[in-house]
Amino acid sequence: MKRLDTTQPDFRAQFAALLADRDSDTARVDGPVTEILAAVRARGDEALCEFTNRFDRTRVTPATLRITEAEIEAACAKVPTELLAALEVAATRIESFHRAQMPADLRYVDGAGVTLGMRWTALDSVGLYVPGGKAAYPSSVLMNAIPAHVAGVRRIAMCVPTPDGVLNPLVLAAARRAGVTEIYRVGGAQAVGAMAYGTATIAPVDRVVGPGNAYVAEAKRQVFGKVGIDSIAGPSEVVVIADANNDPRAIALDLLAQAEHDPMAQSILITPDADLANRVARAVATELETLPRAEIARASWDAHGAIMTVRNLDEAADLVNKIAPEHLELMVDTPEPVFERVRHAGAIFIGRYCPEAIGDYVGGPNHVLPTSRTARFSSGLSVFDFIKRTTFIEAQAESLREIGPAAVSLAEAEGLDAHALSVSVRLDSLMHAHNGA
Ligand code: HSO
Ligand code: ZN
Repeated sequence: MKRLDTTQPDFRAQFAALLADRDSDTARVDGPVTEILAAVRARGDEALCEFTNRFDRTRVTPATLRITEAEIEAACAKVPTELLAALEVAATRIESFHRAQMPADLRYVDGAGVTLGMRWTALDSVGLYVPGGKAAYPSSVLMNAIPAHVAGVRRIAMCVPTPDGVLNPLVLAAARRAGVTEIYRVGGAQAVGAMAYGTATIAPVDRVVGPGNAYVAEAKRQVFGKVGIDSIAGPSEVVVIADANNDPRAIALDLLAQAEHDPMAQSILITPDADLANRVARAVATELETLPRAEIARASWDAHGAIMTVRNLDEAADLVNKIAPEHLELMVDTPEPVFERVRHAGAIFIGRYCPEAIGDYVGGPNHVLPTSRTARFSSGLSVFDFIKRTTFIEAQAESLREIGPAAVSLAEAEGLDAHALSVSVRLDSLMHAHNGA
């Protein structure tokens, strides 16, 4: 962990180093991914099953690629009742937030009498990738599938690898609750290829979303254009702004909650109180002695963690705008001024009783958020990822007479005669009709 202090002369250099700290290039897997995608495209199910059986040590055939209703049913029956109840709390809250997020259509008549508008419509189909093994988070299934369902997407296909043939019951229960319409036991780049290009068993989708390893991320990059994709997630981060009036242990755990995700995760505490800074540093060390995922969390905290002391909360907010973190916690007496000043953050958690983990599971807003400083120009997953806009214009004779001549002039200037004539021919007919009357 690094200690920074905005009053020190070397602060700017240290802060710049902290921002660049995880910019290392990721493993290059574009070659193998291109081959896998080409094979799935050329040989469909046959290639899909081959790769799946080789990588996941399974024995699937085109006939068993799809997980049956009976299997889903049996898996859900294994999930303890309290866990199903917790899933329900999360799903209900995520659903109602995303419902509230749905935008209204636009339609108005302007001064020239032209009707103008914009209409939102859902995608027909979406493919959701869910990683296997330890990174298979049921909460992420809810976060990816529910917005699609709320947006009105009729077909939501899901691909999840089943290493050694093992199904993850809570993932299947989450998928069923979230409105997933079909589930396939495939993973990796081959799953992305199947969803993008389609095979005999898996019909192609219009957009592929969901987190995955380097192969999945690269496959999404390569199919982009043929289908839409969501943003490609990097290692995540949290910034906690805390004043003196905090339990150091609670703040330490907020930092470690992010650190335990990934050795590349980054947790940063910004505080105007030097005493709190010291106490949180000690509390982190204490918690690391007992946390089950201490190995991951320690790797993250040691290499990328930071505690910054600042002169005041305005300065803290200005630093946050430079970091543009995925998550921001405001653990201060009066969060409003900081909240108002921050412009770049994926999601903000306000008040001492709102740790980020609430947003990870049961808050309601999405936990798929822009990482690696991309909150400067992008937003978290939402219903907007599953709907698109169609604009429309309706003009009658009077309106054409008013705005048409300008179009004719511009078309002629661009040398596009058919454009110009398509307007002027109508203007002429209006003139004749008028003269004739
Ligand atoms: N904090 C993660 C989401 C997550 N947390 C899933 C727990 N489960 C996104 O940065
Ligand atoms: Zn988390």
